[in-house]
Amino acid sequence: MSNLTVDADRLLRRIEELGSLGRDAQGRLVRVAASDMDKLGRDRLVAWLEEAGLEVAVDRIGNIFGIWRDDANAGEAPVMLGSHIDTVIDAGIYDGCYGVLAGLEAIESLKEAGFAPARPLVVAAFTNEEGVRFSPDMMGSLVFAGGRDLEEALASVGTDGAVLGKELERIGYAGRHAPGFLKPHAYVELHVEQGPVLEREGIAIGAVENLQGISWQRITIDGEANHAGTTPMRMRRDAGVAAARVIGFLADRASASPTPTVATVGTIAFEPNAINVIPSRATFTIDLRDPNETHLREQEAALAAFLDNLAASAGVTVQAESLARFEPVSFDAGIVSLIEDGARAAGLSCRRMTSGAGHDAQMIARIAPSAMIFVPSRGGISHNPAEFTVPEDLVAGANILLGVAARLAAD
Ligand code: HGY
Ligand code: MN
Ligand code: MN
Repeated sequence: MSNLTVDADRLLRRIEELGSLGRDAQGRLVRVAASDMDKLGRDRLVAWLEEAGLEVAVDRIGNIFGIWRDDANAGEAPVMLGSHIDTVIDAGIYDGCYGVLAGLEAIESLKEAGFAPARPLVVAAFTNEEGVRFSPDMMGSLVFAGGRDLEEALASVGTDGAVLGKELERIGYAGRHAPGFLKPHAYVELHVEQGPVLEREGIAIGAVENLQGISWQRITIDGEANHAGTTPMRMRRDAGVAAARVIGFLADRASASPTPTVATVGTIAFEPNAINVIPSRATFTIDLRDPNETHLREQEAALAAFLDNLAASAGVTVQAESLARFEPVSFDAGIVSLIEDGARAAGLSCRRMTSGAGHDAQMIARIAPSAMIFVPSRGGISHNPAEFTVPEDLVAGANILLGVAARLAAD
């Protein structure tokens, strides 16, 4: 099997085709979880799984599985490949989709080559990895791994007021399988790096050995609406200025951190949101990350102290609500070594690295040995339509995935 390769044209063609589905009137890719746009991608993927002759299963949180098993190996725990096909708003076409389609491609190529795995091979597309509409992110894989109660997840209310369980029913993906109905023997996720490291160092393959901690919060600051023209500055309780101080605090503190802390305020809304009214309310989200749990907790504690002081000094009230909190995760050293072996055998440069982004692998690692493979992102850009990886890197990563999957399924 060592010289087996994927069908490069089929993989690249599918990535482009899936990337064309779920675009809005401005042409932006907006396949946010459990939306009509997400359904377009889901339906296309299911058709490809069926064309490949895989058994298609959907669980109750809408995770989609394509299963290749036979009578001889059906009793064995499967090797699982996968990622997600939901996207952020105005997304690139590779984030998540590449890992799902490369997983399908690896299985389809092994099947066509007459490979006889000792274990079933499964490709998974997990629901709501991005967490843009429903929090937390990586929700489908978290529920699958038993880290979040199913009913609680199905009751999640989105940023648009929709309820996840109702949306999954509406788009036809409220499946019948219980989450966790498959217990993987191992899980491998191929993903574009979404960062600058591989490209900057001229390295083809990332063997991802760990993934940083994530802390998501929603902050609500309440001040007092008043006239923008008549209210002296010293009399104001301006929720907008208070929010700006928090954003500045986070950026300065993360930039000054001795560890690779990152902090992002990606959404913000004012009320009543009028040009000549001092904002009475500011609602915004904070995405705080660090590879080291102790440092992440220190950042969270410093933020909480800042918010308390701000409330007193600015005459506002501050509420903080946790939306997601995941500790850093270490991946399986054995699988990381298989990835390195595969890159070496293929004559590809490879380095071990940490994932800055969250991924389904961090959740599946709770129930099975897991690891990730990265390929370079041009300019380190992602969550942006300019996201791009050259075809030869996409194909190289898929061939490494195929080789690792074959090794893991051989016995
Ligand atoms: O937030 C993340 O890191 C991932 O894209 N959901
Ligand atoms: Mn992703
Ligand atoms: Mn993403």
